[in-house]
Amino acid sequence: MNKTWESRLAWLKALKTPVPAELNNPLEVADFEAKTYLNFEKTGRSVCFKTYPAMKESYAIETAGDGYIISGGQPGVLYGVYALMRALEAGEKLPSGVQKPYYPLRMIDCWDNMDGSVERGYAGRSIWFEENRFDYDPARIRQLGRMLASVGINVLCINNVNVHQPAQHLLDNLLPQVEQIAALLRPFGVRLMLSIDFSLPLQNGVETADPEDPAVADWWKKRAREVWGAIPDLAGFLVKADSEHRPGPNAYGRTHAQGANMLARAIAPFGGVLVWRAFVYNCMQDWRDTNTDRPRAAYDLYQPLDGAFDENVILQVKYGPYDFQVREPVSPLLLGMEKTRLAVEFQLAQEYTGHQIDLFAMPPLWRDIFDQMGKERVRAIAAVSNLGRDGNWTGHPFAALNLFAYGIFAWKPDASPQQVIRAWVRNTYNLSEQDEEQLIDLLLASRGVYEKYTAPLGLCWMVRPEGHYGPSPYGYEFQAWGTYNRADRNAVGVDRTERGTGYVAQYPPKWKKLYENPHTCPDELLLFFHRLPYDFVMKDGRTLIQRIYDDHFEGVVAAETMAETLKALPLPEEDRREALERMDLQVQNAREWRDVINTFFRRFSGVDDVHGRKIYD
Ligand code: GCV
Repeated sequence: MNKTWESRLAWLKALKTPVPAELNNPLEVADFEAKTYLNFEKTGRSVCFKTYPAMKESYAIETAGDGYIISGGQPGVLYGVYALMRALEAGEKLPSGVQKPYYPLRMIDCWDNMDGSVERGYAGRSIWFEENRFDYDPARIRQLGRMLASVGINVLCINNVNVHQPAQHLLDNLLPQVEQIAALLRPFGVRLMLSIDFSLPLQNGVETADPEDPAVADWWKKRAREVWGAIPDLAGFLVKADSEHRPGPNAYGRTHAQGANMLARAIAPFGGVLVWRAFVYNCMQDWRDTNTDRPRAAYDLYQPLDGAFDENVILQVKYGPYDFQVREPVSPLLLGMEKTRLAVEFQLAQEYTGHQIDLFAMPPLWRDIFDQMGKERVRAIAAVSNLGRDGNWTGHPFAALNLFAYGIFAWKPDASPQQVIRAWVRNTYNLSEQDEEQLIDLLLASRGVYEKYTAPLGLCWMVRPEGHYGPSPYGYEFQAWGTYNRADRNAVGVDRTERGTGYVAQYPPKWKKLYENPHTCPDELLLFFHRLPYDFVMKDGRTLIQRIYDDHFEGVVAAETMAETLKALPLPEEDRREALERMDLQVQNAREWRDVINTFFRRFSGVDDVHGRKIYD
């Protein structure tokens, strides 16, 4: 166990005193935080609370004489205290009027396994498990509760959606330990959720897991009674079914609505929600098959089921139709399920976005998605955790920004990336205005830089299949995952217009029209929708091949410039060392991407860089 964590909250570093174990509810925590913070700050100001149970998660902050009045429900008052602190730390105006979260369900999904590994985890081992048992420090879990509450996150799923042994037992003999974690997080207004295995009845003496079999439904009802008997405020279950070899209703000839509704009915009496993931596609595709197009899969499967899901089912849809790539168009499923409760799923873990080595501040990506989708399309929001046992929680100290910003976006999906990044910087460091601006600019630009040296123009999946870090233009090309660039000596990309796979037709007319014409399609998604020759002329007059070269060269220069900027920033010693170590790796990574991808395309196209820059043979 890393010993340094205790002094390191990822932001609100002004909160030096650990939250005492004896505090039992959000109001007590709110009181403690307000007192210790204001003492720490020596403002001499007081905070008093007015609680209105009906306000639940909402709060309002008023100034009264020399102090503040925070009114709200539970945990609203606690959110109010943290909002006050965030505003004071950031030198922002206090929020005016009643503040209510836009999404009632704001969840973090840990992909933690009970052996202590974290699937796609880049911040050390699991904070919950080791050696197939629970292994955690209660004080650290309280610190986590504090961090989540400080940005208004209210649900935490502690185990991987790929449920590996012995996580099946979280619902039976390990339940008392889940209950202990629920108790640790309850004072912070954070409720637990559990990932479950659809075939659980089959593993427990029932002959089938067929959702239409009454024995299966009865088994789940009984289990739900026991689980909610132990943890009455459990938020619900999260299910990955018929996806990447996980069991599901398809094996019994049943639809996903039948599968989800059976589970939803078992947990409805306890107020549980059933979060059903829509990440379903053929992961055994033959690369020779050019008719199957993976981005189509989720819409083709789920759209016909619109309206068939029970009220307490939430269909959780990844933001793009592929899988958390650097740039994807919004998933058409998010635009096409009017009668279904949807959650959009983000990934804070930087699986395809730099492994928490390379900088990748996510707010600009989320802004794009909300702008394309409209915040009202979804009724909940979820994100894969980027947390681990590392002293700073997220591996890269700046990766904490993504967790912070996610919480803010879940309350205010209209938020401006720049404002949110500024708030994080000010809540985390004490920098001069000039240094602060440099750090904000660097973070704001980081996604664009990463995109330039990795994935030009929406062309995804040129990454190494093992681990998803570093370039490999052929890595996925002849695999079964349905992820192909189909580059040859004339052209690159997949035609997803109606002349091609027809994927573009899954969008409403406005988007379809924009995307289907390569002359109107936004450059950054050009090769997502189109197969184009290397001499295709882009909007700015450059050829496609030249644009690919330029992006890769420019991406490296930008990464090198970021490294220089970072070196000059007076960050706290530990953060500075961690950030610079990773920055060196990022620059190496950027150079590798540039050289591999440029060489790959030059070998195919035979075209040189017009500026005569070095492309290897
Ligand atoms: C949890 C991708 C990842 C897997 C992940 C899966 C999912 O395929 O590489 O690690 O599994 O998405 O979201 O279910």
